[in-house]
Amino acid sequence: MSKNYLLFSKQESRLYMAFMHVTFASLLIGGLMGLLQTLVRSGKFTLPFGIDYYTLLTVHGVILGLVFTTFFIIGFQNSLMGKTVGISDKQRKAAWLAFWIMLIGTAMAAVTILVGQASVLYTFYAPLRAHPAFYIGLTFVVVGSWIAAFVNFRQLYVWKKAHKGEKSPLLAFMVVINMIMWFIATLGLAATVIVQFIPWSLGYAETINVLLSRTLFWYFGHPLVYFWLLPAYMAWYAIIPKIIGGKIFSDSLARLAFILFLMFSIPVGLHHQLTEPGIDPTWKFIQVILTFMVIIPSLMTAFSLFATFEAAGRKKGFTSLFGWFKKLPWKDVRFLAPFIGMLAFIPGGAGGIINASYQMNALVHNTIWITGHFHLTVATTVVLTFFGITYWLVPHLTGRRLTPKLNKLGIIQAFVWTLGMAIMSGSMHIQGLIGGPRRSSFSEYAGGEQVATWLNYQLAQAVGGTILFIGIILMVYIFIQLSFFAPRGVEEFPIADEEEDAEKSPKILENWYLWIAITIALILFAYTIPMFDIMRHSPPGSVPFDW
Ligand code: HAS
Ligand code: CU
Repeated sequence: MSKNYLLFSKQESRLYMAFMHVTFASLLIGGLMGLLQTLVRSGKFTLPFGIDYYTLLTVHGVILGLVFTTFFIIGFQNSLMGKTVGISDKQRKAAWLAFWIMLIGTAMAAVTILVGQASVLYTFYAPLRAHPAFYIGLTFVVVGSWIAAFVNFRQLYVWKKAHKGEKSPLLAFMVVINMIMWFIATLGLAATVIVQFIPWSLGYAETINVLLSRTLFWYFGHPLVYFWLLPAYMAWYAIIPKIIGGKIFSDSLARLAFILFLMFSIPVGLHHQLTEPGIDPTWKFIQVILTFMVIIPSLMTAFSLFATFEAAGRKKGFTSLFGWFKKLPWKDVRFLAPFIGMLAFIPGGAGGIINASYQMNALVHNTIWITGHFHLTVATTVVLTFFGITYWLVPHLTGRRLTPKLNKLGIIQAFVWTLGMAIMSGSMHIQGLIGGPRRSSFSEYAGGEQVATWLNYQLAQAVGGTILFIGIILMVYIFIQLSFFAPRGVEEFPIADEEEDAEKSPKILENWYLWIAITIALILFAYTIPMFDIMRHSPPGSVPFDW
């Protein structure tokens, strides 16, 4: 029997499922907040019990952007490692430790936000200040994720030692890249939280260097979005080919794309600060160029996907130019949901390129266009791919089946999501172009003339948001079915093979020292001088030492 059908041990499944339970509980809570936000912004609804709009917005951003994603990703990646390189009892226990530390941190941060003590939004920009429990909770989440990362590194290391001279399994390689990137990126987050925010929120430091904290945040914040994207790419490169009855298009291309992500994801954070005063425009421009470099591996991915689809179709006997397109398994939600995600990434990625284009950024920055951008990228591309993964991963873990009925419900879910998001994100993009701000509760400003031009779009967002919430209820229902009620059986863990006659991947692709060294060199190149400038020109008293 192929390894794909071999179920995990009970103990192992329980570990991966623990992450999934937190994921879908977060989806429900975070999604409800999203719905309420769109309703408030429509101007037709006020929040009861004096709940503050910005408290809701913080819950939404933190719970969906940070908790939902991180728990899904670490659970999914752990299952990939377990399947491809295995997990020892000791490693499994360490992974549980990671889970609990992350969960305790999440609970601390979530409660602090819910009681109104941390309405600082998910970017927690200074000078907005939260209760220390919020920052300490975040620190726990990050430390937990580091433990998870080191367990993954160890898993691959042990496997490599037992398989001298063999190349590592593709998915394990990808997981390790993502976790190295995450580790390097979260060092910036840890620095600002531990050195700046915690002392300041506890009252030990009187002031905080706002520009430094924002720069450290975005040093982390951009790789964060690739930390979300890469697990979706793992599925696109190595899982989707199996689902459509094909093979991996090119193992080397996939590895190269991931290496490029590692190198170019981090030294680009300044593209979130293009309008920020106090940073030399030359360095902003250099990071804009590096941002255009990080577009390349996504274009490689798009190319590789077309090739995978075409090759699979041609193998089934389709010879006309686009005939293979019809042969894709449209009625299989494990394919359809991620496929819609890919489609959404065409406008999503194009929007990103607009954002990154320095001068054009001035037009869209801090408008609700940006909110539209990331609801296409993370909330459609990534999330629909995660849903697509859930449909086989959860039943594989619980020893149940994705029945035809649940499959159909999944297809309805994917369409509901697509419709809701098209309406919501589309109107956000347009409203942004006519000046509508992001992160703003309903307002009539002075006279309300300009606001009047936005109103219909805000109404449309409420309609889209409501449809999306129906999508969330459907998804949570399917998750509960797959976890507890679906009929018993064995669902495939669909890992694709390479073509038999595939060329061997060059050994250099696994030269970790080389890739990490280049990554660090690029970070030092892109950040040393701007950071030095920021500290040298800081307001008096806002850095711990004099220059
Ligand atoms: Fe972004 C802001 C630039 C990608 C998420 N982004 C954000 C924020 C979030 C976010 C959350 O330069 C807001 C942060 C905040 O709160 O302030 N973004 C980019 C660029 C890319 C990009 C250049 N973003 C993402 C992804 C995200 C994400 C991915 C989440 C997962 N973004 C920006 C900039 C800002 C920004 C600025 C700051 C704006 C500001 O002023 O505040 C690129 O990586 C995009 C490259 C992607 C492509 C698309 C390739 C297409 C593929 C699909 C192929 C489809 C197939 C199917 C094969 C070039 C791979 C088709 C089949 C058929 C048969 C048709
Ligand atoms: Cu970015």
